[in-house]
Amino acid sequence: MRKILKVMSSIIACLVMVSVNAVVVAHNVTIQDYQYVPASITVAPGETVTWTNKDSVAHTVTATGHSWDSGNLAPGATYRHQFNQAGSYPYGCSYHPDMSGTVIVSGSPISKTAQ
Ligand SMILES: [Cu+2]
Repeated sequence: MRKILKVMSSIIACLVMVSVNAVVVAHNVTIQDYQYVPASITVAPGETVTWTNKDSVAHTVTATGHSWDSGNLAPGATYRHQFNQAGSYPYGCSYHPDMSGTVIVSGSPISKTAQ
């Protein structure tokens, strides 16, 4: 009986951790038809944006000023970047100057996971 309680409590502990992690919202940008969709995305400090290249040609996700850069992003590839500082982050594609997008980081920081 005591053993069952121990197992039960560790299962509950796992469930609590999973729900804490679920606070982090997934932010996705699709690269399609030589565009970032959505072109503007707003996240909270500490959140991560994932770009997925769904075009048949390579692109990049390159910050204006090159503070972060995906490098060559082949068709089907993904790139993730975490934004910790509030602000506006314009970016574009190194190969196609007409492509542009913005990540806006604002609001209260996401709660840290309990670890
Ligand atoms: Cu491109």
